Amino acid sequence: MKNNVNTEISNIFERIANILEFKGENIFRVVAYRKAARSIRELTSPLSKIMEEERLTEIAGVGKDLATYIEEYIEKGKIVLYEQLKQEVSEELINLSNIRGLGPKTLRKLYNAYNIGNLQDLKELIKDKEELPEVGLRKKSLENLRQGIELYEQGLKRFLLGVALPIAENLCEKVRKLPTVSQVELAGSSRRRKETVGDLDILCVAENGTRVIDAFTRFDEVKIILAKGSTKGSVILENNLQVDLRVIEKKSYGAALQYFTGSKAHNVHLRRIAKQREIKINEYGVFRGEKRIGGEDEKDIYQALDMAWIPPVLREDRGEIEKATEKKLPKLVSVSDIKGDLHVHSKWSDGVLSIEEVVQEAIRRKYEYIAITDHSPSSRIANGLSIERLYDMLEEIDKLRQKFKGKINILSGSEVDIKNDGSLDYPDDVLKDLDIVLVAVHTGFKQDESKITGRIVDALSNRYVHILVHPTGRMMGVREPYKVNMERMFETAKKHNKCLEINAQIMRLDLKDIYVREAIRRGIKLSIATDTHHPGNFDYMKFGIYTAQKGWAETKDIINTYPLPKLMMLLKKACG
Ligand code: DGT
Ligand code: CA
Ligand code: CA
Repeated sequence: MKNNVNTEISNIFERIANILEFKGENIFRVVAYRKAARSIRELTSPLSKIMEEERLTEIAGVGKDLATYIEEYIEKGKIVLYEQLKQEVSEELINLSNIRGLGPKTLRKLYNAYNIGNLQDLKELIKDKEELPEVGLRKKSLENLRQGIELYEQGLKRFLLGVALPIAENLCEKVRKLPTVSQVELAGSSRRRKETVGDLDILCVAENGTRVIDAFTRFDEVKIILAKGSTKGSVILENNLQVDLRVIEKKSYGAALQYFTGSKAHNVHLRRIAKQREIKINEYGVFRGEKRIGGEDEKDIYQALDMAWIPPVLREDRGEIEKATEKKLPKLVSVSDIKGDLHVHSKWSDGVLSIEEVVQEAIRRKYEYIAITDHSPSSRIANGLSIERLYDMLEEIDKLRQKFKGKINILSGSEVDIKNDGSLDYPDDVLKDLDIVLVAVHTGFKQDESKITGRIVDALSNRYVHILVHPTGRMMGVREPYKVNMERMFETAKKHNKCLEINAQIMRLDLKDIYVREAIRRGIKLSIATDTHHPGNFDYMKFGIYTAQKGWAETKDIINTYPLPKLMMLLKKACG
């Protein structure tokens, strides 16, 4: 599995960081490993190739030492330092530091005081406890830890779409190449582009099912074979993701695809309607009485019920069946409608690309405009820009505008922290010099509803602000959204003509689909943006699009589908 070396090394560096921190070693060393882990995870080419080109140390965060470890891993399949560290601190134990509310430091205290070794020990230890003052866990932090464990366990069970989909698409390609296979498609939640998926469901048509399933269970990435036969194979991959492959008869392919795409709620509703019309729908076909009236093509199913074909992203039984009956389904926004990215970081703060590199990437994607939106001073870990550095950056942007004139429009911007008192991190007379002002909450995630909502309302009431980014602050599998009152967020955005963002980072997808739909219902405009820090992040745009589609968004709802003059008009309206 050579193509997974990047992930493997990135995970090892992350674990080394955690172990070093657990051991109480120099924090700069810890941070260095974390930084390298992150850059490696985001790389778009294999480390082995970068190594051959002797460019390892060009990766952000990778110095001489770490480059040596990477070489060691690629050449020998292991890193001696890591093997030694594992002897000291077991993987099972150190993995617990991924639980929110339990950093490596607290973990060390728990280990020293109670000798816990794994998740089970930890759960038993805190089971009937109100607090554990010996290790500094008071009532509140123990509650947080309980929540963290719950999220962690959920996270172990479900995968982010952004992680699962590329794997799914790759598997489909591999199945397609097997002998006698004529059709392959993804079904289930990944075809519906749900934000997380429990397992992957793949369907195919093949003459020799047994052979296809057998070959499937021998794919490199398979760890455990759960079942294999002539029509179905079930496996668990190295990363613990389960995949079911089904071989379907050609004449039933459409019916099976419809059935296994789900959602279950959508299917139940559809079947209820069919029954009223004395039509039977199952995974084998569409029947009137004993007579088969369709099933080879997915469209047959919807046609038999006089409905328009429903895009899989909408199949959640949230009104799409009614709309399909009226032939009034939304005309969903798509990736090709996007004219620019309005949330991108450069080297000036915590991105790894120079502004020029960002601009070139945007040109390559045929964008009409691109916004540079680095962090404001309060985001110190993110190397936020002082006012002075901000103006230096504006100068550089001016120069690049000359250089790339006629090729792309560069918007100057900032992702401005909403401070604890609700004020913004730059004064108004600085904000007014920017083309686009994003605002974001980066601190005080645990504040009560009125406090955090108040900050957001204040920020959205500032006349120089355009977009509230990652509006609810959630990070799937890591932390819940802060307790913002959504009603008031929407009201305030609407009142001042502010936009909300659909952040396309695969852990965020924030706003999420149901909020996207609610925002649109209220006439609020949205931006879909990647929050790019690394070159590969530009590709996250499609996950933002899926979220938008699942929220029934059309092009008119998304500001970065508009040509520049119309976009600028909308932004101006926000400063009304
Ligand atoms: P997941 O895997 O939890 O992310 O969600 P799905 O939707 O992929 O669910 P999964 O893998 O259990 O089943 C795939 C599809 O098969 C599901 O979306 C609809 C269909 N299906 C499964 N079980 C049932 C059922 O009991 N009744 C009906 N009507 N459909 C089902
Ligand atoms: Ca599934
Ligand atoms: Ca399944």
